[in-house]
Amino acid sequence: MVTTAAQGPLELYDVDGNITEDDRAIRDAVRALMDDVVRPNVAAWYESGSVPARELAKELGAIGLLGMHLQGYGCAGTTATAYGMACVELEAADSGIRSLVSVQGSLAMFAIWKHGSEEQKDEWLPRMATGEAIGCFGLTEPDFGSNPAGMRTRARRDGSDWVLDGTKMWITNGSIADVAVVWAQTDDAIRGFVVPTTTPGFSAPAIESKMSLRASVTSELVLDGVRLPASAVLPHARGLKGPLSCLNEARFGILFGALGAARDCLETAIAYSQDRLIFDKPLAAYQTTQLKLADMTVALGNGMLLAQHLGRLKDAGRLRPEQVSLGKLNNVRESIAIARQCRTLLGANGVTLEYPIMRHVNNLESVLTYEGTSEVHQLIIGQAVTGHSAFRG
Ligand code: TGC
Ligand code: FAD
Repeated sequence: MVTTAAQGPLELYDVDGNITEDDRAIRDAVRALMDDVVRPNVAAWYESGSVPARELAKELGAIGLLGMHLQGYGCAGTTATAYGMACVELEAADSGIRSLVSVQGSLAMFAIWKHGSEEQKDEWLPRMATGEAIGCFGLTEPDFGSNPAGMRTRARRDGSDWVLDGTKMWITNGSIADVAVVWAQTDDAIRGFVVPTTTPGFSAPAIESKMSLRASVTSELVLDGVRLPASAVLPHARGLKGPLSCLNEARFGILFGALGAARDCLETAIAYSQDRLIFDKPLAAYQTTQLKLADMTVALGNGMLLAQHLGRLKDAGRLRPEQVSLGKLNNVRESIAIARQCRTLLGANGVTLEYPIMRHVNNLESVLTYEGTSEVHQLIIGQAVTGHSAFRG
């Protein structure tokens, strides 16, 4: 039998050669933090359905990960590509950890950074960058997920105040947040509100019994006559494009991040197949195994090249929302396919928490759904190539 030294799937693609030394250094720091703080504990967090998110946020903030691609207000101001590569390492540990960072930096902080007043930015962003304050982003409602334009949460004027009523659903970090960015219909247009979670009438019961993203807090937001001063509205967001502009940022992180989960599955499956003897031969030495591993290597590497291409477009200020959809659709769909295929290589061991694969498979089910389902992204791409919107039949 001829054997040669094995190389990692992404080494084969030389993806490290596509990023700068600075971006690699950030990536390595994230990987080290995950190895140190998350990997040894995440299976237990997942099993118990509880995660020390507030402590983790401070650790993530200490290495400059929260709102890292934003400029000013205590944020690190890195490239978008560096942010993407950081998401790969976060999600290689667990999608829930990447979600914590995505929601904090790309949704809650970005909304305030992009659409907020100077007063709102000064009040929240520096504390959110260190992880001292946690944010959440309330767009989805029980009856309006893919179609947020239909939202029923309402903000009405009462003198100079605003009063908010409604319910948001599936909100990451909701129960642990200090501040909620809440989107609501007004007489005029959809507007965003910066809601301190201590405001009377605000509550955020946790959603229990998830089989996915178990190392992540997911909550309902209940707004029952929440009275806010005039200064709580985001002054620079009017209409659905306000929240959708934030989704572009989070989707960008996810199109990188999902590949981290896939990479972790593939590396685990390759290592397992080297050690596992089947009919007296390593599983890795069988052609059927190698066909699977080769196809997954190609899918992972191609996804990473697409992500890095989109990263370069974003860094050049040329990335369009429909291009983000290309990445989110392809890379999440391929990642879950890789994760499921890796599971087959581990046989029965693949269904346990002893290995990370089943956890990633289950997590990726949520990743496939949130931030625009695959079908939503297919329709965005369909609209881009035909000029016809098919969302409403
Ligand atoms: P439509 O009429 O197409 O657009 C309304 C206005 O918005 C503009 N627009 C965008 N602007 C910025 N970025 C985008 N991606 C934009 N897409 C559209 C558009 O130009 C228009 O502007 P204007 O000036 O004419 O008013 O809106 P629609 O009602 O037909 O809906 C379009 C659709 C279906 C694509 C959109 O509603 C959508 O993306 N739905 C999916 C909802 C979604 O992804 N929700 C995610 C919630 S957050 C979350 O899941 C967090 S998960 C945790 C984690 O991230 O880790
Ligand atoms: P629906 O919109 O009811 O979709 C059901 C099915 O219909 C899907 O297959 C969908 O693709 C399909 N469909 C929808 N529209 C069309 C169409 N036009 N044509 C054909 N098929 C269509 N939201 C937030 O606002 N903030 C958060 O922090 C957040 N975190 C989340 C965390 C987790 C773990 C999860 C699971 C979700 C989270 N969400 C969050 C909500 C998420 O964004 C929504 O679940 C998602 O947008 C889909 O909405 P839905 O679940 O209501 O599904």
